[in-house]
Amino acid sequence: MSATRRAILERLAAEPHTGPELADECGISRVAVWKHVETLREQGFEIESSPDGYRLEAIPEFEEAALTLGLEAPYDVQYRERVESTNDVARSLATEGAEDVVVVAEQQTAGRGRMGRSWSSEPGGVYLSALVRPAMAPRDVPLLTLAAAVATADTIAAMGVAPEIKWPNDVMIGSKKVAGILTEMEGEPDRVRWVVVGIGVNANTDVTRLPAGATSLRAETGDTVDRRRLVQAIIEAFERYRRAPEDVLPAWRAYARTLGRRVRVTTGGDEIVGRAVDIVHPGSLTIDTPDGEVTVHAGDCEHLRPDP
Ligand code: BT5
Repeated sequence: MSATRRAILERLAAEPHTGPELADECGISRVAVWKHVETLREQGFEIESSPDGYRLEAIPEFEEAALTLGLEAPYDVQYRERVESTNDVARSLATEGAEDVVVVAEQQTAGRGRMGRSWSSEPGGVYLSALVRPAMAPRDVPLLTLAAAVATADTIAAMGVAPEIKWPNDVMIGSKKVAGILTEMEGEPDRVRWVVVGIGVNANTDVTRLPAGATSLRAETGDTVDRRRLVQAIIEAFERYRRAPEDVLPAWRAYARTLGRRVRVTTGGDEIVGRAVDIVHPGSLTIDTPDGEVTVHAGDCEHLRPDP
């Protein structure tokens, strides 16, 4: 969106303005103001012409300008109706040199999970990928995945439900998965070139169209979720954790569903069974096994029943 149109929108979001006021404040003609207002209306913004000027009555839920409006984090948001995978769009933006961009889509036709698995991406969900270029070594990148998980959990907790996180980064409500995270990166051994953190949240998704073991925020809260606010809150929380990385592990521990449980972790070809005791930098799980403590950096985790 042009800087001028954004300036008009931000002014109208604060209070009604007349055409001449907007023209003056933005340094453009009244005709140009009118054209921008018409374009915003075409984009779904409801702008009334009232005696005290243009009045913003409603903003579209899910659309690029609306997703950017009021976002308190330094990201450029790009909205797409339908993509194969927002991670793929963000990756190709990365190769063009972009950074601090969040790609949001209404629907994915080839949403991806970890290790070649697929991510069911029906309409009504939230699919977003943040492209960042952090000054960190690749080995520390898992912390960003954890940051995305706790950012998502914080956002869900603010809706009045109690999320938990299953290692490494499944966001759950009860025993059902409501969000997942897929992080991809490129870099050299000591320096990351780019990282794409992809977050999928079952917001208003029809639960009958989700895989077994999944739930949606709408099903859990009984309310239709405002996906614009959901996306913005996740991005803002993710940015807060990026600025305060020391807060990530304590937040993760507070949401942990895995710690204290008996688990079976599959990593590479190995299987480790024991009690999960802690999560340590940059996101590794420490497991107490009969052969001593083992720290696992990546893998799949299954929660086992308590000891007989
Ligand atoms: C994940 O993988 O949980 C990572 C999911 C990341 C999705 C986002 S959406 C935006 C961005 N663009 C992408 O293409 N991907 C990212 P994993 O831990 O491997 O879990 C995958 C497993 O979760 C599947 O094998 C299913 O069992 C289950 N699953 C698939 N779709 C689901 C859904 N919508 N809700 C809950 N569980 C699902």
